[in-house]
Amino acid sequence: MSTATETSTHTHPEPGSRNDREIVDAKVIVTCPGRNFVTLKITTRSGVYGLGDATLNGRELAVASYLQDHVVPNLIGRDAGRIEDMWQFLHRGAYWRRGPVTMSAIAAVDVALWDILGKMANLPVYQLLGGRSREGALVYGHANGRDIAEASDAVGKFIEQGFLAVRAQCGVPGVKKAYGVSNAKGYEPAESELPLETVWNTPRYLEVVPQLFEQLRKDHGNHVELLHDVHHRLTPIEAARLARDLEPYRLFWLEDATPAENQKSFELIRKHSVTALAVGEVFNSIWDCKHLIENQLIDYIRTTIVHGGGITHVRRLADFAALHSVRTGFHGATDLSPVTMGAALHFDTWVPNFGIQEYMFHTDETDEVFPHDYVLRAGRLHVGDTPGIGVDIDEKLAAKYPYAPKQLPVARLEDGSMWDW
Ligand code: CS2
Ligand code: MG
Repeated sequence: MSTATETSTHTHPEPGSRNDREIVDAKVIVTCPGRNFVTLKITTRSGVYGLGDATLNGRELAVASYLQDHVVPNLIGRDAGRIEDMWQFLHRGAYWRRGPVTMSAIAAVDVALWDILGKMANLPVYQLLGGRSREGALVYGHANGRDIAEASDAVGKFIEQGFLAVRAQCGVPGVKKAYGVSNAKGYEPAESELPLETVWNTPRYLEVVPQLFEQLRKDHGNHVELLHDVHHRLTPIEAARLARDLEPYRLFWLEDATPAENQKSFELIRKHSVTALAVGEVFNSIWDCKHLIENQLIDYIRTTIVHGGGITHVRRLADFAALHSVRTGFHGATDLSPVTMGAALHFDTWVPNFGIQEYMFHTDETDEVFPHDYVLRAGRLHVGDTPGIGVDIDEKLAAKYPYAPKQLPVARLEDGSMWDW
């Protein structure tokens, strides 16, 4: 073993020394094994590499370019072990802060560095965060149907598979393509190269949703946890009415009941209802939900690792939420790659104020491109003990699935006015 006085660590790196951790390569990988994913792979001088997800559904190449053109040149030569400093450098240093593109790019770097640190320390990331708080992370699956009966059958199938919590969506009479309903095997909203135009009808929706949950409680009893996603379709007063109408069916949560850019609008919903509220899959920073959290206007915060600036920032957000009795309920749709799911599960395994984790099955092709060690058992996801985040990428296979442009749909009212999708 050399000592600092005998040799310079720059010319004779020791294991774990700064030189060993020097970033020598950073590569942006875009692949479409069933849907598009952007992955950052950072490699250190020692050969240890880490992965980070940078997928922003429908706007993937914007983040790929942000990383490739503006971030990667800054990474080479830096110490992969300075995770906090790197975060501050990318956030403050860009001058232009926040926003989904910037924060997804920062998240990719951040998660890749946590992955590297875990591999170098020979520890799973949940251990680096402070260790296990629970054995497994409660998850909810996605059930949907063209009508109430079909949605109820779908909920039944999830219960048979061992799910303890299920999100339920159903078709709205008179609405051709309601949010969350699909006749394909897995619900996948980004279907076409240019946005699909859908038509929205709020009165019909407000009529059918309480009927759906009344039927679900009749068919499946009181013990399964039920969730519902409004997907930003209602005004604050309409959201308050729906939350009140759903009270008898004791939802685990009502999600994105109204757009939350105007955080104060949640005060109105709270005033009228005790239905638990979740929000924040489109948030990118603690500032987007500060008012909601410190005024206890929500019960669950959905902002997850990839769109919220990585483990480093979401940890700050979760700690802030804990002070105000708000729990985590991370976004986990299929447009978040297994790399995000792996990182989120390490977080879920540690975070004291954990609530629930959304979980949709990825396609077999996606699972093959991103081999991972997390497993679903009896309604909970369990992380493995692989050092790092426990997710890898098969680059040769990834190269077989070139990028395919796809955008999310848009919604309009019947008179043609643009609405929130
Ligand atoms: C949804 C998502 O999972 C959810 O709660 O809101 O499916 C969302 O529509 C997509 O992630 C958008 O990319
Ligand atoms: Mg949602």
